[in-house]
Amino acid sequence: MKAREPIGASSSTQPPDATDPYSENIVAAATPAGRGAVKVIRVSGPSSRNLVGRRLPPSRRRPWKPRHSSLTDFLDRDGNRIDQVLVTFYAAPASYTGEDVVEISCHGSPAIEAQIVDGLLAEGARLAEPGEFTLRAFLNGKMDLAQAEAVRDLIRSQTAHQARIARDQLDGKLSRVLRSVKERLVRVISHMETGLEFVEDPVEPDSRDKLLRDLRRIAGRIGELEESFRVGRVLRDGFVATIAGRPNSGKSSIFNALCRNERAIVSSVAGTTRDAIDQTVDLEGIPMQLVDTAGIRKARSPVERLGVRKSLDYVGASDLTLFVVDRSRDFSTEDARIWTELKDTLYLLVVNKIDLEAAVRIPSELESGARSRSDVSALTGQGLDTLRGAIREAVAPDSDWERERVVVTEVRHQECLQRARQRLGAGMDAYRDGLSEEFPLYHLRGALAELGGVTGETTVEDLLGQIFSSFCIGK
Ligand SMILES: Nc1nc2c(ncn2[C@@H]2O[C@H](COP(=O)(O)OP(=O)(O)O)[C@@H](O)[C@H]2O)c(=O)[nH]1
Ligand SMILES: [Mg+2]
Repeated sequence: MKAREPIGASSSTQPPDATDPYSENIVAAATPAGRGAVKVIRVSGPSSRNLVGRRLPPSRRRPWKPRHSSLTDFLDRDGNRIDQVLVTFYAAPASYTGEDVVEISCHGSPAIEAQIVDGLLAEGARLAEPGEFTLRAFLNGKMDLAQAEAVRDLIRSQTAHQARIARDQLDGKLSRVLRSVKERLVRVISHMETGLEFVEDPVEPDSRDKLLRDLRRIAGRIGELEESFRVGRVLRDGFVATIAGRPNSGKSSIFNALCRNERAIVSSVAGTTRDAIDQTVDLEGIPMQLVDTAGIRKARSPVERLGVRKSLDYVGASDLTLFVVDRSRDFSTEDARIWTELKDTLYLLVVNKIDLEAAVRIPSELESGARSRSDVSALTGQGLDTLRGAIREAVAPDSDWERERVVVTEVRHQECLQRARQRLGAGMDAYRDGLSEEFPLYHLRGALAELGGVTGETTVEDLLGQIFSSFCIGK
């Protein structure tokens, strides 16, 4: 019997019992559905080895050398070969889940995969829930919660940049920063607790000041992490940018140029692009969903009216608007009307057709209300790189975030941090008011627990369920 203690079991000497969910052996395909060169089926749990072994030819059943792949047949119930497979065994705790894991690589047919999985189910495994392998890794202490969430983000990442942020979090970058913040807080707490224990020897006034200073610094650090979420959210999930402007200003041409293809209909007949179309592009590592709208103007046909309505809806729902103004024509009441729809949102002024003679005079309030102004020609491509940079700058202002600092990308983390900072504030207030140490301590311990929530030191079952159900099966 190997030394392994599943989390949740009260003692390592007890045999696995049926009520302990982690004594169950789980199975799932780790590779996506459909045909491919190979498929990988993963089994994890205390009897994964025996379970798989029962479907191998007797001569191959043992010994199981860890991390050693062996080529063998995988048999059906009657001993007939389903496929020739490669079986790799990972002994607990040195496996992804921390349990005994067997990985079976078979030929990439959905039919073969189904037969192998069915065979393992017949031998007593059960189908894994989404994220259950990673859940077990977390429960067995192989990774903390922030790292487990990073596994999911890494799988979902669409750009190399997103992958790197997830990878950093998986490596424990966020966890390490939080650990140092928590350590500082623990020092303050234990110092205060000392004052509590020796009432006749209360914390000295100058050390009170020092403790308050320390707390302020800790709160400041948490505030910085919280702040990084503004950018982190965009880096992880991307953003929506809508192109708005009057008909013929060149919206579709700019859309095409930014998408670097010819998906939108470019036409010199005003009002051709009646609906909104969108495409997601990689903007310096950030996924940008770019929306090309119908021209916003008094629509003449019902179909066009629908398109115009949609444009305004899109503007309202996007993170950023590119307001395109045609340089070769006079600034019109139509332009002004669009601006009234935009002026309270984050918008960039894009003056298009700079290859043509200038005719437009742009009202100063329109320019000063814009985040930036870019002069471009969708036709020649001039100024488009500057526009790309301006968009990037508008949604993710400080490029330092990704280089050296840690970025918070998860709403759940952001919320924990926010609550931690509030509790810290309440603790500082109580301490400053000269209340007995118990009062500030109550809040400071609360703050510590909130910080612990990010990495999962104080997790409750339903929170775990929520997080891991958003994984894919087989991870
Ligand atoms: N000279 C010049 N023409 C442009 C430029 N951008 C767009 N156009 C032309 O302006 C017309 C309207 O363009 P389009 O992209 O369909 O405008 P939309 O109605 O705003 O989508 C087309 O004939 C384009 O070729 C530009 O930068 N310079
Ligand atoms: Mg158009």
